[in-house]
Amino acid sequence: MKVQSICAGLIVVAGLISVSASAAQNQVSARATAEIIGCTDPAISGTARLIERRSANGIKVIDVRLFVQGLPEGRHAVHIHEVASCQPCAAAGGHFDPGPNGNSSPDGNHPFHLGDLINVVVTPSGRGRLRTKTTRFTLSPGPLSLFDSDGSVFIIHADPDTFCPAGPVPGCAGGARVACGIVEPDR
Ligand SMILES: [Cu+2]
Repeated sequence: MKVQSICAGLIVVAGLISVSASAAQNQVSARATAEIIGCTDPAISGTARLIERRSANGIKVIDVRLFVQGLPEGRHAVHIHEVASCQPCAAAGGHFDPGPNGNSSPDGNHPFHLGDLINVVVTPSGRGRLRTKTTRFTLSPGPLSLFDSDGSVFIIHADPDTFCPAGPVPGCAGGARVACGIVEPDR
């Protein structure tokens, strides 16, 4: 009995060590939320959540979760845009793309902007969910942070993002802006 209980204790200790090692690798370093509103249509609403974790290599990985309702069925482009303003949605500026070759034109560097994400798929019920990961931007301070001097927003577009295979053809990144949400750090 005694040997068995010592063995059981060692197994528990080993389990705790391995759990704490993986927890350190996936430690949440920041969280943020954006409340999505329609650019002109008050029937559109939703929420986006961003969670930043450190990978085993020290890379900041962002989990992106977005829910939206009130949009037409189909795929809709989703990006982070460069200015924290939804009034009007055009005030959000171009795609978030800090750096020496940053945003010279809205579609000019598409789909290589740091704020470029994937399409959200909206069902016939008008609801859409998006889940993805990115290492292109961060929430914590640094050169890729969404919380730069003018903040950042989510923009959802009327049309799908084609990722512009033929270059900057007008509308190739999703066309008109239909919904917007200012990214706010969770307190
Ligand atoms: Cu956009």
